[in-house]
Amino acid sequence: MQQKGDIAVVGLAVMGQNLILNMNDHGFTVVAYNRTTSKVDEFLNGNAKGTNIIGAYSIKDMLSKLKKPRKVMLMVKAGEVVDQFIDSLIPQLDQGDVIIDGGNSNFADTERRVKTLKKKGIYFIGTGVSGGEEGARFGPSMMPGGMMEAWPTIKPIFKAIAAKTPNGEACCEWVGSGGAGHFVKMVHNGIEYGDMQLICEAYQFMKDLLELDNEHLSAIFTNWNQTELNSYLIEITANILKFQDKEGYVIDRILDTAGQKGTGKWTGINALDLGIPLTLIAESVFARCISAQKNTRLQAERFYGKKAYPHTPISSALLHDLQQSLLFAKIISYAQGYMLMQEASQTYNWILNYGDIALMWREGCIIRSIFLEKIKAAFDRSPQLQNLLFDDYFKSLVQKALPSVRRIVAKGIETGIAMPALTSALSFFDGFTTARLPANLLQAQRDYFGAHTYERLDKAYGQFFHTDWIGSNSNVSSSGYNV
Ligand code: 2AM
Repeated sequence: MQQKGDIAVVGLAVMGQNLILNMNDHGFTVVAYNRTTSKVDEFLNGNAKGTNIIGAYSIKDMLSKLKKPRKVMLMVKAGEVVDQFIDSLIPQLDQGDVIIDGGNSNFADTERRVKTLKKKGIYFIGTGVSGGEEGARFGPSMMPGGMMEAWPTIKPIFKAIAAKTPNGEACCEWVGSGGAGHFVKMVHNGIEYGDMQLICEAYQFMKDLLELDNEHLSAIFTNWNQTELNSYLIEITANILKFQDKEGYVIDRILDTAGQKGTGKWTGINALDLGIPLTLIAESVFARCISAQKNTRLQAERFYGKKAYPHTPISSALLHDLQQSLLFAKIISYAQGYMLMQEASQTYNWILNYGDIALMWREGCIIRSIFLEKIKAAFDRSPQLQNLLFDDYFKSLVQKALPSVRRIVAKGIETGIAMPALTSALSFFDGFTTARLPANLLQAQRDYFGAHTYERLDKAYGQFFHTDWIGSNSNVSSSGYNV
């Protein structure tokens, strides 16, 4: 008789297939199922040939081939399809069985599904899986959240297949309850947007202002990859810039219009919902939006005239400033991302472990970098760290980088190189480190035109005052009115 499966995976697109092969490599018996069942045979006769992978041709067939408690991982299109599969699984599952959603689901959907399935006694886990096809095959970063009771049964599989840090730790830990896993994956993607945009801004600065060629640019990124900036994204940037085919450098033929699948946008929307100044990621999403307006930009450049960048010679001091600017902005971006996760953890009652999150991102995913080790170390030193910017190590990096950042941002503004992410990082920092902002004037304006009231510096917070700015003698205030 055929051995029973440890876990089933539904969905045989590339991510699903690669995760199955990865599980198989680690000694787990996997049952593979797909809506279009011809893909099951294609898989068994193709990539899965010679493995212990078991095919299934219906949900019933799949469930009958699993050990109990049964574990079914969905690797299908996010959205309604996940709900459809859950609906068809529910009547056939027993209490204690586990459904895992490994797709790119919105965390609010995961939150909802956890609640629904809890009532039915079925465990539900929503897990972020990052690292693309390569990661899925050889070790992704995995961010599971949902019903913790189910964690012990899936932990051995997840820990085995996840990426490993240089110290051998698995880049997979329990994230938190409800939609926490998918939320953290969403923030990961938002941070990815920021990291990419910052690299692109440095590229444009060096290409347009310093007039460096692709080989030179590639060499600089290779160099930076030996510094604190060491990361997958810097490494692939160096490779991309020097890549040539028969027609020459590929980078120079690619249309400057960025696509997006929406996770950066979700991160920005959530930050607005929770009132967190996630400025760098938001600017990075908007930078993609402005890039998408290619025709309008062509028109606008004709209308205002092409920029004539002043001759700016390359120097090691300037390159050092740029490297320091990237590092500074990266610190701000991660600090903002952590601010969002901290707020979400409180709002949604998740109890996130911030050091573990850095560990999960250390390898396997797109933002993997040595930088994340420093974040893990900061939260290990101080698990209650209020903000990454209050850590002494990051403070020393920020203080060292600041003069460089101011010079680069000034240069960009002076010469007309758009650097929205870098500039927003500096603006955020300058606001964040200013005890007295001009919001006193803002409150006065609100009180003037809308009687919104204000608190006072010289009185206990929580008491609200209104001034009769125009001598109307009216005592009306609209303290219950929030705009
Ligand atoms: P398919 O091969 O039968 O299309 C990624 O697209 C995965 O999601 C595939 O396994 C795909 O199955 C599945 N999928 C996409 N839309 C689906 C739907 N409406 N119902 C079931 N599975 C779907």
